Amino acid sequence: MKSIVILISGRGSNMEAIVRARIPGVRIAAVIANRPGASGLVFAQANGIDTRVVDHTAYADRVSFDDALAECIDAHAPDLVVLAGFMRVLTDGFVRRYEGRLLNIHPSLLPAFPGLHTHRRAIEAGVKVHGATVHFVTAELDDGPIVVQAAVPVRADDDEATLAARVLAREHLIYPQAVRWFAEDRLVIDGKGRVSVRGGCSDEVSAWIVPALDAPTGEAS
Ligand code: NHR
Ligand code: GAR
Repeated sequence: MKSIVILISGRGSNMEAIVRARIPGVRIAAVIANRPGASGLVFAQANGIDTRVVDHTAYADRVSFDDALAECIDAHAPDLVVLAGFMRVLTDGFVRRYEGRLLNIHPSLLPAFPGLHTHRRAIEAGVKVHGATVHFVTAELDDGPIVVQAAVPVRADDDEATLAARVLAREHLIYPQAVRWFAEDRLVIDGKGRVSVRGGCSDEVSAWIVPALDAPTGEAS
């Protein structure tokens, strides 16, 4: 049995997708938020998961916040720590402590658009394909080994909200899948920071990597 701790900052729909996936061999030990008002805490609590808040505004600097967060995480002795819409940049020391067992989901096709406001920037750049990436976290922001990506089309009439919603639906597929692979000990990082899945992956998963071209609203698919 693998034990995981999920860190959120807000809505927590990715956390919810992982909980709902009921991944065999995975126990959600705790959900921790850095904001007391994070609405995802309500779902976690309602599902009998231990919830904690480590409020970053109560700490003088990033290192002391990260120390408090690590203490809270380590109380649950997790095998894996999952960032799910977690909005605080983490210090080198924190990242090193969880090296190889810290995953993030980022709402772009990395290495394009690291950082914030990815959907707005994708529309501004005029890209035709956008998406989401699950990656291992390294000290450098949104730069760690890539586990799985899902692509979606960018439509001419998209705004930030419509594009974000299309990407989010894909996030809810790929994040539980990545956690499942981790739990099965199937993720291998090579010497060049590339990830492969031991035993390969199914056609269904390639369908998430090659864009599934959903029909524009109003048209049959
Ligand atoms: N920390 C490290 N060291 N490396 C990564 O790859 C990380 C990380 C912490 C979070 C998630 C990330 C994302 O997927 C993530 C990856 C927050 C910011 C940010 O600038 C940037 C990227 C990500 C998360 N946060 C502001 C800060 O000052 C606060 C913004 C806010 O509170 O709304 O920390 O995109
Ligand atoms: C998701 O789209 C996630 O990829 C993104 O925020 C959203 C959180 O939604 N993460 C970041 O932007 C990290 N900087 P959720 O709280 O409903 O999972």
